[in-house]
Formats: sequence, C-alpha cells, structure tokens
Amino acid sequence: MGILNVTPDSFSDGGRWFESERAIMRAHEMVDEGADIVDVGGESTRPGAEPVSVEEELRRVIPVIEALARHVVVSIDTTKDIVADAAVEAGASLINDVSASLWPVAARHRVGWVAMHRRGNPVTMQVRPHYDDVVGEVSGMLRDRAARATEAGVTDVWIDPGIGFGKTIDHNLTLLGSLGDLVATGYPVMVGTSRKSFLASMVSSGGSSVPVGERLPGSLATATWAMAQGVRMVRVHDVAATVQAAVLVGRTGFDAAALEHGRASSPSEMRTEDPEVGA
Ligand code: HH2
Repeated sequence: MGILNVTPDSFSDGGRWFESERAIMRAHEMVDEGADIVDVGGESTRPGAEPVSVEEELRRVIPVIEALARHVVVSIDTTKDIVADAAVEAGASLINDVSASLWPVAARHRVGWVAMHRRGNPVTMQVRPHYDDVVGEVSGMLRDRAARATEAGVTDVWIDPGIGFGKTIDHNLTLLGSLGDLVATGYPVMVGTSRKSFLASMVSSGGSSVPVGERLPGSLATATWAMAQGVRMVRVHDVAATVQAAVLVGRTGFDAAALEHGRASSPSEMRTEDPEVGA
C-alpha cells in the first residue's frame, strides 16, 4: 500500500502532494513502482497535528480519488464517517480507519475496512502511554472490533496494531516482535512503520536523530520482518524498495519460525510462485 498524503503537515512528506495534480502524479508513480493500493489521506494523524474540518478534508481527497479510482485500487485514510462515505461514493474500495470505528460505513457500502489500534488522539496519544500487556490489549481490542464489523456484514476486515499511535518505542518493538499473535487471529494483518520516529530514535547516537528522509533502512527492515511474519500488507512511502523486499520474502518462502528452529529453507526449497504479500 503506497501512502498518498494530500496534506500540508504530514510528518514525513507534508506539503509535497498537497495539490491534486501533484498527488495524482505521485499515485501513478507508486503504481508504476508496484503498489497494489494507494492510500489517500487528507488529515495528518501525527502527534500534535491540527484537526481538519470535514469540508476541507473532502476538498483535499475527493478530486484525487475520483481521478484515481478508475485506474487504481484506492483506500481512504480517514476517521470521519462523512469523508469515508463520500470517498467510497467517489470510488474508494477500502476504508483505512485509524479510529477503528467506521465499520458501519464499510458494511453499508460493502467495502473493505482496516481497524487500526490507537490510544487517545493526536494531541494526547504520546503522553506517557501505558499498557499492562501491550500485545494482549492491542489484539483484544482489534479482535473485538473485527468481530463487530463481521457481525455487521463487513466481509473484508483487516487489523493493524497501529505502530506509533499511543505507544512507546518498547511498545512498538514488542508489537512488532509479536506480529505472529495478530496473524494467528485469522484476520489479514496490515502494518505501517514507514519512516516513523521510533526507527530514528533507535539508531541515533549522541542525541542526533535520523532525519525523516533517511529512514529507509529501518523502514525496509521492519517491513521485511513484518512480511516474513505473515503480515499481508505494509503501508509505505518508499514503494519501489519495499516491492523488492516483498518479492524476496515471497520468493524465498522466508519462514521466521523455521529459522528459529534451525530449519530455514534451502535454496532448492524456494518457492517460485508470485508472492502473496503486497506493498
Ligand atoms: N500510520 C499513519 C497514518 N495512517 N493507517 C494505518 N492503517 N496504519 C498506520 O500505521 C498508519 C495509518 C501515519 O503515517 P503518515 O500517513 O505517513 O503520516 P501523517 O498521519 O502525518 O499523515
């Protein structure tokens, strides 16, 4: 899934794709690079981001979705039911919902829905987040929402642990280390680590953080890890590089559990069919 932020203030690419024409061009570029889905968002979710009105969010995303949906699978990244509704009318076929609350819209339109876990809102989420059992609490919440959505008639339900949303570095790492628990729920899992700040804090030295444009190594390492754990979709800025990693993961049949038990597949056991993982 390629990220298309039609915003002036997103944490990594704010302002770059704010004009519709530039956004549409970027979307086609990502599809040429191998993206299966383009995720269009009109409101930044980064900590401290200014809220955007419904009217402004619609003004940002609808023309872009209308122009793209004939050529590309589009998802809408929003927390507002009115925006989700209009985006689907305009051609979006997946609702990427960081509030995990919009399943009724998905049910009404018979489109897919991503339930992402977060604590608090952009203003409060990074103020001393606390969990007794981060994996249990995140997967419990996601199972609950996914079950409610399924009951309401949504047939394409995805779950996402919400890396960076109300989580410390340790919480993020623990969740990434336990992706197998989410995969074991049976719902397809999606993950977004691309260029996020925990990647920078981990490898910075002497207090100098890695700038957002230089976080490709961490983004690729975590996306590759996630795909190897069975995650079915990764949400990324750097599509071409991630597609290369996805092809390798799919082609080698990389199996982390097998590696742990010392029985990694030999080259002769490599699968040759198309990879199942998307980017
Ligand atoms: N992360 C962001 C936004 N939407 N959706 C899902 N499902 N999972 C994520 O991890 C996720 C998401 C934040 O990244 P970005 O869109 O690049 O930044 P911003 O929110 O500042 O626009």
